[in-house]
Amino acid sequence: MEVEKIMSNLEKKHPGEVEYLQAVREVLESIEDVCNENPQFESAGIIDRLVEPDRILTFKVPWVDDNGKVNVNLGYRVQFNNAIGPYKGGLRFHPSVNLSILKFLGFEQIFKNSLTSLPMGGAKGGSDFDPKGKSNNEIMRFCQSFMLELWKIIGPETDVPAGDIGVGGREIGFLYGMYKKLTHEHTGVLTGKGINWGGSLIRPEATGFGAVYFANEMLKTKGLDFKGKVVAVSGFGNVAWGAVTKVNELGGKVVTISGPDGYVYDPDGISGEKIQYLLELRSSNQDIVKPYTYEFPNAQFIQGKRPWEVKCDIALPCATQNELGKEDAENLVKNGVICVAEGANMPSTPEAIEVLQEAKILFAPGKAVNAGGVATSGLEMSQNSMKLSWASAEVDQRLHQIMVNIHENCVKYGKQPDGYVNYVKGANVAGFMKVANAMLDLGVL
Ligand code: NDP
Ligand code: 2IT
Repeated sequence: MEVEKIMSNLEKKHPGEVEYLQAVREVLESIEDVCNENPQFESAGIIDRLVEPDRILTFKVPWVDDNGKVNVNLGYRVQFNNAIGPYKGGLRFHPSVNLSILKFLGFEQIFKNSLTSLPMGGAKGGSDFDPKGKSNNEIMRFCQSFMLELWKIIGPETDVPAGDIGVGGREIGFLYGMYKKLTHEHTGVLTGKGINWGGSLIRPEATGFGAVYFANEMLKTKGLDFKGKVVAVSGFGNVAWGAVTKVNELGGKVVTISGPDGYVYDPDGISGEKIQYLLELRSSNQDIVKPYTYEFPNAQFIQGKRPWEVKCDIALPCATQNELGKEDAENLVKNGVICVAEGANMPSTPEAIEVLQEAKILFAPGKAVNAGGVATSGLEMSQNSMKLSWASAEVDQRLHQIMVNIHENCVKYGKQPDGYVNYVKGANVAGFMKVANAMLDLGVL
């Protein structure tokens, strides 16, 4: 397999799609060896077929705001690959959303979903709609208009969207309501649903909990755990909240959270009522993190900076892509970080990953670390199919086991001769092999 040749072709076909090209390059570099060992992949054109989405739906989303003004946003669904199960992946509502970002997320989702061991293909969707500062009614009207197009190509056995940045329980409710109205069906077409109408317990916490379960497995390989460890977290959304909660349960001390405006440093630790306050901050719809310091004055707000300059043992980037660069990685290493586990999708740049891996820091990529979110979505789909609802302890126990298994798989495929585990390679190879073999079995499609 010639990575450079494939990449230069893709760059020509999709110029300027930076995030998508970044994600594809990382995977191709990891799977080069296994592709060379398995020439049947090449003759079946597996890579050429894998790097392009099956299809992309783009649509306009007109909606009327509270002042009676008509607004038009762009909506998308990228159905990437359904070799091992129905298309599955979240919806992101954020002004930065474009095709490159959704293609990177959809591509990553293929391997992530494969790692969970559940039957789910890869997809992603969303809109450049900015939920910031919008009223509840505006959010509802937008979601309804979005679903008026999306419903045509999704279904419980076809494509099952969920949440991501800017899409939580409230948005899933409005989207689901409209789907139900249009199809006359109450069915598992979305995950992250409310508990009273088909949702699963533990799904809201699952991504963050899963990320910490995974990081704990990484620490165990060095005979360590979370007890007494200082943890830097970025973001203050759904994933960050779950991660902060679980770190506290395991005896760690979280000293940072962040937003687009800067980060909060709380030397006393973010625990108890402060975690509850995170939920309030999120629901304020303002997306700024600074008010935390009005509520808890011992904490400091550091404007326009990221938390990676703080001394910590464990770093959990849980906000967004490319939020941890080379200099940040160098700072973390200088300050003695032991483990960096990505709660967000692709938060570390390739240069940052190189720094961490060269310093032999425990480092694992989002597609492994944050797979607990979509895995629990898969468990929600199972419960919907069976028309029953599992207790939270049962879902949590399954989630935990899935994360332990993913970690084992990463070690299996990523352990180097010197004993260092390259989790990037491990996750990419383990995720890829299952999908590639399924594509071989299913013929050229
Ligand atoms: P949320 O919308 O709940 O939270 C994201 C928050 O982070 C937003 O408030 C956003 O603010 C803020 N944010 C955006 N950019 C930055 C930044 N550079 N620094 C700090 N904060 C920032 O999203 P989630 O918690 O669901 O998602 C976070 C990450 O986790 C994303 O990468 C997502 O793809 C990933 N993920 C989510 C899963 C889920 O189940 N929800 C599952 C697996 C992965 P603003 O809008 O102002 O930019
Ligand atoms: O990035 C992700 O894995 C998600 N946003 C969750 C997707 C899902 O279908 O639960």
